[in-house]
Formats: sequence, structure tokens, C-alpha cells
Amino acid sequence: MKAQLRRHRIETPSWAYGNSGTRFKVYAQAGVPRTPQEKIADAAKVHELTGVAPSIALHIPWDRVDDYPALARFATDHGIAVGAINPNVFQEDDYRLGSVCNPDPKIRRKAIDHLLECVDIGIRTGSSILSLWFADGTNYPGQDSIRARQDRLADALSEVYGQLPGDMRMLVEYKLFEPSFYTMDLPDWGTSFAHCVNLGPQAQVLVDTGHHAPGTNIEFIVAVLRRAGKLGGFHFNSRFYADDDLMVGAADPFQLFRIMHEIVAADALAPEAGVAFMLDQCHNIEAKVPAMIRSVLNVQEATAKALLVDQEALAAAQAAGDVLAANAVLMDAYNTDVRPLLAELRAEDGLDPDPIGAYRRSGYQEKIEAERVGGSAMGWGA
Ligand code: PSV
Ligand code: MN
Repeated sequence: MKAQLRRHRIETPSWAYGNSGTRFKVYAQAGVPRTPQEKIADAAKVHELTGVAPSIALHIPWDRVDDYPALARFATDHGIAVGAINPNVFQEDDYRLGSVCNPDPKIRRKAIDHLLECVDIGIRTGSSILSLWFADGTNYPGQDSIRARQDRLADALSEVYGQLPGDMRMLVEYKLFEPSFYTMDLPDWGTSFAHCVNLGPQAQVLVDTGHHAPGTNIEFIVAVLRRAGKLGGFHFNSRFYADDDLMVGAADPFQLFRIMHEIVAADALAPEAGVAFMLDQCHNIEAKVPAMIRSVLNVQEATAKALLVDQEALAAAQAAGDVLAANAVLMDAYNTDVRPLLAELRAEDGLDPDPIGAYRRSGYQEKIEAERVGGSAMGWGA
């Protein structure tokens, strides 16, 4: 169990270290990064204290730099790597009616060119994942042809897929609603799955845990996608209502455990299984670096509990049709306090057993608040 936990990898997102908020207010916090390099430094701190967060996802143009190999070297020098590259085709006026599904071919071309630019950035940073999310959709019945938009989406994805190097995967993320309210062009896992199947083996579905209707059984989706070889990865976060982007494991730790149980049961935890465990969160009111540490620990705790499930006892109870015994096997694991075991694991690996306490004692927060003065803090729209 410890060996599996040691190999587990959780990726943090660059955008979570910047200022964020709701459409009502973005609250500025002291010490927030002003450059992609400062975001990398924060992500490296999270990895230094947890030992399981060795990469950072980038969002382009938020993390645009002149020299991407130099940025990747900067990350390596700080002990982490560049992870998924996320193109941004949702923040320009041109994209009011969509990006790759826009009725205007010139705007579609612009969006596809940006996706191709991100493939190139991935090559230059040593990334193996192009992570796609489209805000595309419509607000009113009749606004555009649902079928034509699917055709445009398929054409764009296939052009970009054709440019992927052999060792790069394209992950296609779906979202039920927002920013569009009538149709989203990729609203659910089935639509993403259908496009990925048509594209080929390098295209897989990305499950963002905040992108479903309330009550959706996400672990079922995970199990089905994994079985079909199409589970590319996660954007973990938690939600009470819609796409709240709160800390993973905060709203529903039991759901996170159920998801990780499906991962463990399908032998999909190890890095070579090819499932990317990424966070996609916004820390609007809480301090960002310790919130990210808390989130990584929450995923690690859910994973440890999933690893505790007695698979043999579970299989026996299931085969015998013993409903209560099977359920009890899962609940025994979920109700086990794994924190002492994880503290022991960290101590064995030379880490502080209490990463949050270690962060408080490290003086890092005071240091970034003192140093990161002047310039403009990164955040939404930056
Ligand atoms: C959209 O809601 C999303 O989940 C996508 O992954 C974006 O890249 C990310 O949030 C940041 O806006
Ligand atoms: Mn996401």
C-alpha cells in the first residue's frame, strides 16, 4: 500500500495560485504570483511538502512566456515538471459565439491555430498532455445548428489530433452548462467519448468532477470510461451546487473515495496506467498554497482508503450476492483513519508528517508576501 501511495502523482494547476473569484468579485491576496515562474515556485513548494505533486498544469495565454524550454528548465530546477497544457479559447471577444464551433470560419481558424500553438508549447516544455475544454455552446433555441456545430468540433479536433506527436495525448473535457445555458457543444462524457473514439487512441476523456448535474454518479462514468480505455484523467475539485471549484474532498469526501475505489479496482492508479490526476480549483477566499496542500492531502487520503478496500473479501461477498457484506467492506475502508499511516509514510520518506503545519512553520507565506510587492498579481484575465 505504501509503495502504491509513493508512486501516486497529483498535478496542481497554475491558475489556482493566482487571484480568482466569482463574477461578483475577485479578491486580491498578498503574495500572489506575478509571473508563471512564481506560480511554478508555489507548485514546487506544494510538492516539496507533500512529495506527490511533481507537476504543474499550464494555461495559455495566462502562462505565456517567450522561452518555453527555459520555463520547463525553471520548473525542473525547482524539482517539478510542466504537466498538461491547457489552451484558452474562451476569453476573447471573438469567441462570443464559440471558438472551434463558431459559425465564422475565420474565428474557427484562429481557435484551431491556438490549439496547434499549444501542441507546440507542449513539445517545447516536455509535456505529454494537451487538455482541451471549450466554452462553446448556445444560449437560445434556434441560435445555431446543433449538428453543424458538432461537425465543426469534429473537424477542429481531427486537425489538431493529426498534429499530436506520438507521445502526446489529447484530453477532451466536458461540462454540463456554463458559460452557455441552452446547449454546450461538449456537455457530457458521452459526447466527449464519441469524439474521442472517432479520433483514435491518443484522444481520451477528461472528467472534471464539478461538471455534472447534481446527483450524477461520477464513479460509474469513471468505471465505464476506464473499461473502454478512454479515461484520460481528472480535474478534481468539489462542489455543493454547480462548478464551484472548491477544494477537492471538501464537499463530498465519500464521493472522492468512491471514485478512487473505481480507480484502484480497475488497476488505474499507477503512472503507467495513463490516468492523469489533476486538480482544477480556485481558492477565492482561502490562502492558496496551503489550500493546494490540503487538496493534495485530501486526494491522498481518499486514495489510501481506496487501497485499504479488501478486494478479495469484496469479490467474495459480491459473488455470494451478500449485499450487506459487500457494502460493509467498502465502508470499513472508508471509515478507517488513514492519517497516521500517511504521516508515517512521510516520515519514512524524510518529509514532515504534517505538511500543513510544516508550511505554516516554513515562513514561505511571509516570504512571498514580503517579496511579491509591485508588478501585477496574476489572476483571471491575466
Ligand atoms: C472550465 O470550467 C474548466 O474546468 C476548464 O478545465 C478550464 O480550463 C478551467 O476550468 C479554468 O477555467
Ligand atoms: Mn476543468
